[in-house]
Amino acid sequence: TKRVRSVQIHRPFIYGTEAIPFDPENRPKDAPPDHTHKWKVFVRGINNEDISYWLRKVQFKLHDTYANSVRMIESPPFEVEETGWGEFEIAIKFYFAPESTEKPQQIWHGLKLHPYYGDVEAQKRDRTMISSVCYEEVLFNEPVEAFYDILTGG
Ligand code: SLL
Repeated sequence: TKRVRSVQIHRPFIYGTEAIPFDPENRPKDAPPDHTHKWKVFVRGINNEDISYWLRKVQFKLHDTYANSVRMIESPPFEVEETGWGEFEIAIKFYFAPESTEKPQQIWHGLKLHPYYGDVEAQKRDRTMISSVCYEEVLFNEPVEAFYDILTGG
């Protein structure tokens, strides 16, 4: 577990949510009657690059109103698809390759179902997708040698 001194390695990723109102004529059959939207939360590489060499698992913690609100995703695509009626904060926890000895890191992201600008009625009518997507980088400061090799393909 020797660390590579004075080295910082950044790895970029994209995370966020996408939501779309149900088609009133064609609701998902398994959705509870109070649900209004289909949505997805995800973590992925830039341009969908495979990031599983450094990001090994992602845990999404949904609102307690969901059954099995803790969803562990062990391989890509790191995403959860659900239906629902309300917005809430999702805790997204990153688990790195075990060789890294890095502790898991958690971020929060707000699920957005509704547009906050523009025409709300038009959005319902046209069933526009509402996305809330962010760019972020994880910083590995002085990674251990085994992880440095994984990160740099060495
Ligand atoms: C609100 N603070 O009151 C938020 C909570 C909870 C959203 C939103 C479905 C849960 C289920 C669901 O959309 N929960 O039926 O499984 O707006």
